Amino acid sequence: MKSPNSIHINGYKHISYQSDTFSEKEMVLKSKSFHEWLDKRRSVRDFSDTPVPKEVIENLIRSASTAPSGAHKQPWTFCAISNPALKTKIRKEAEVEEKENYENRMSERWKKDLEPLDTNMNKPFLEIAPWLIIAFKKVYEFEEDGGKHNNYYVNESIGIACGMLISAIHNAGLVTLTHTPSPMNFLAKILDRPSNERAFLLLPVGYPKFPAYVPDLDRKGLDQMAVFYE
Ligand code: IYR
Repeated sequence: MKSPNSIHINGYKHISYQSDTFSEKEMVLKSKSFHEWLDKRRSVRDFSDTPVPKEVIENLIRSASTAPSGAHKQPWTFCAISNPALKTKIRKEAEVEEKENYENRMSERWKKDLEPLDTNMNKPFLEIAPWLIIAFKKVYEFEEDGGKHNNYYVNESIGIACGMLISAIHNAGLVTLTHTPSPMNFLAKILDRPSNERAFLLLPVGYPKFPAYVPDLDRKGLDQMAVFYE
């Protein structure tokens, strides 16, 4: 008998869903080649100023917003900035915070841990990359009568969405890095965001400069980061 295309549960419509499935052999090959492709992603700090079409950025953000979220509230706003004056403003204010971070707020241990990555208080990529995407988390929603209610698992939700965004950027043949100037509240001010939005992560997006260099890092092997209970 054919199953119905939709049913109602507690009065809510549910539609039939079928995922693509593969043979075990195909799954092994697909999962292996996906890992090999994802493993080529690197955080890049040297950007080219070559423009990237807005349509690409729109699609990347659409991909991020497919992420699962607490009670499907989709508690995020992605701000995409190509306006040079705004990028300059963001760079200036980020560098003010980073100067304070590197000179006074970060421990010696922390700075030592960052040495292999060659980061510092200068953030030229904030002006050079053609786009900056800033992910804002929506801590609460406004109600029509002016009240507010909190969203659920907001950090988890936006964290997953940002992970998917980073993968989408890699898939488009572009590069990014996770920039977290701290504190980040200057971003909400510059971009005039409403009071329920907090900056979560800043991702410059563009082509890498040629040549670009990244640190020669290893990733943990399965035996160092996974435990199986069979
Ligand atoms: N936010 C600073 C410092 C920084 C911190 C970590 I943890 C990094 O992995 C990289 C940088 C900066 O952006 O330079």
